[in-house]
Amino acid sequence: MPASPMPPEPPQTLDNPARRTLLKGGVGAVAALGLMPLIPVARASLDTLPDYVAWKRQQDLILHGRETIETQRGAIRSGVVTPSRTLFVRNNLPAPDPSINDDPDAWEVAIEGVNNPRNLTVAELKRMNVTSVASVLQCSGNGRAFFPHGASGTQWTVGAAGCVVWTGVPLKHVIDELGGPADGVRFLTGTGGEEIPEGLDPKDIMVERSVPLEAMETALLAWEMNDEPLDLAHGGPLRLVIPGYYGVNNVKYVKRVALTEEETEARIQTSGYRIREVGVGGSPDQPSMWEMNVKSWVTLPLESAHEGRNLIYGVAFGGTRNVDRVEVSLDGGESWQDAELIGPDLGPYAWRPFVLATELSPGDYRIVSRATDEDGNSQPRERYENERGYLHNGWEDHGVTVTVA
Ligand SMILES: Nc1nc2c(c(=O)[nH]1)N[C@H]1C(S)=C(S)[C@@H](COP(=O)(O)O)O[C@H]1N2
Ligand SMILES: [Mo]
Repeated sequence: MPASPMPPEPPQTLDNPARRTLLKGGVGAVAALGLMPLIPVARASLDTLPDYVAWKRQQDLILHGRETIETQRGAIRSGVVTPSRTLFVRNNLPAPDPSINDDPDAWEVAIEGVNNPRNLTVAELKRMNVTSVASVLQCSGNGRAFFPHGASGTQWTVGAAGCVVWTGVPLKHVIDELGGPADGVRFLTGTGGEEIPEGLDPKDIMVERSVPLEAMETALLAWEMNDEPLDLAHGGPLRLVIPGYYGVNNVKYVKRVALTEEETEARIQTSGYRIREVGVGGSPDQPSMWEMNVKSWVTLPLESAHEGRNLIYGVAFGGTRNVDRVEVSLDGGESWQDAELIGPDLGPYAWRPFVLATELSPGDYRIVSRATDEDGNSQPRERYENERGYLHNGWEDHGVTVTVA
């Protein structure tokens, strides 16, 4: 159980599911929201999976809302790759109509900011080249529930993350085929294929993200996830994947990929996903949620354990860097033991399951884990307090309290 109490219901913001209920309620309601003080709206409770994710395994999931579904901590166990049916879902806007996946090969993406810009269909991309990469997909707000100030947004604990295998064409290959980057470009910008309701300023709600140009070296245009055609829920027919970068940069149903001189002016970039002190508004001069930091958490046991030998499981990753070491403490960080990394090493962007075998006698244990990446960066003890509850990798909050009877 988390040590900190759950904060109260957050105020309405762009990435709060309740606001999207309003989106469906009509343009008037949304337009009004933009101008007026934020009005509290009751959040519809959800007890079954919405249709678009009805194929998922409900017992592995926590339903925060229609567009925000978290993986249960215990569902990961010692998992190398997160099964698609167990993977979290996070939509800033309702997903496009499922019919976009009737003929996925016909989906078109505009490639801009290259010397020979053009539209390419998924069928054409599939003939260019193919590779696979394992990468952790993690929402910037994973761990937000542990912030005592009540950071607004979905109250994720540890389950807005999974490790998945993406298959698609290296973006670098596509760019080279189209004559290479145009002069002066500095960012890689991806645009989501959602419909923007009429009457709204697209900039206010569109999912369009920019990352530094260097990300183009490792990015993928992916049409498969975990060896299956990419489902609508995870961005099918085509997704821009930026390995090692926070979830939001991995644009689903991508319809445009542009090398640009400037970052996009979409609100999700200019004021959204920016790190700032509690109480401060978002602005473009603050750090953007790009590369992920080193992080780990225990996945088993969660509440109770047996007397005698136990295996403590968890997962650890280093964003764009390999994990070098994971330590586990059974006494809330007083003393540490090295855990063993298990399973195949799927590369720097993947997570590594870890295990520690230990004897436990009756009592209460505060079990925490601390990962260190190959550059020597270790998880800090504390969270870094910030308005929206982003990039939490503090080991203390992420521990579990386990009773051995
Ligand atoms: N087009 C589009 N891409 C998107 C989003 C979105 O709402 N629309 N949400 C982003 C966010 S905030 C996250 S955390 C991840 C979640 O990916 P998943 O739903 O496949 O788990 O997708 C990102 N890509
Ligand atoms: Mo996210």
